[in-house]
Parts: sequence; structure tokens; C-alpha cells
Amino acid sequence: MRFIKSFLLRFATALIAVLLIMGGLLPGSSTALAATATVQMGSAAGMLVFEPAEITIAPGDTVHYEVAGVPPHNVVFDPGNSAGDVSSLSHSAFTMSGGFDVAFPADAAPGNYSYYCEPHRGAGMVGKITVQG
Ligand SMILES: [Cu+2]
Repeated sequence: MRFIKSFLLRFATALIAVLLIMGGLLPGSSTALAATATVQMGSAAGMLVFEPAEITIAPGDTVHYEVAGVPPHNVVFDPGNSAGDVSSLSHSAFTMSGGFDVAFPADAAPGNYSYYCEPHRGAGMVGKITVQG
């Protein structure tokens, strides 16, 4: 009897631990881990585009920008066309290869954030990030 009680106690403890861990991974949970989305800058086919041009993220997520073709590129957020503060988001240094991360703060205002690539804005190299509420 004592053995069974001990076993049940251990089983219940393990079950609670598993449920707590799973609960943290459920969408909409406040303890969900931040995700990283990748956007390519320029296409391998030589197009001056962000690919995908529009993505949706959650507050606290990171967007990784990667040069895929036709450099240099940068990412400049348009404060007049963004839902929240963009002062920490722009990456104005021209990037020839590799990539960089743009981290949206956990308290980023929900809504649309428009940005462009400075050298290629005139060619239509623009993008939009929607931060979910
Ligand atoms: Cu560009």
C-alpha cells in the first residue's frame, strides 16, 4: 500500500510537470516561446523584393533578414506607417551578404509595420509586418 501511494505521488508529480511544459507551448499562452521568422532580401532570380513581403508575427518574435540576391539591402521602418515605436527596429547599415535580426519587443503595439529597402525602395522593395494583438 505504501509502495502504491509513493508510485501514485511520483506519477502525479510527473504528469503535472508535463502538463505545465505543454501548457507553455500552446498558442496564445503568455509563456509561449518567441519565434523567429525569416524574410529574404532580394530573390535568387534577381528580383528586388522582400520574400515574403508580408508576414504576421507575435509580440516578442524576431524577424531574421537574409540576403538572397542583388545586394546591398537594408531595412528601414516607416514611422508614419507603423502601429508602434520603430526607433529600435530599423537596420540602416547596407548588408552585402549574410543577414541580421530585427527583434520586436514583447510589448510591441499590435498592428502593421511598414518598411522598405533604402537603395531599392523606388523599385518596389517594400515589406509589411503585422504584429498580432
Ligand atoms: Cu534592397
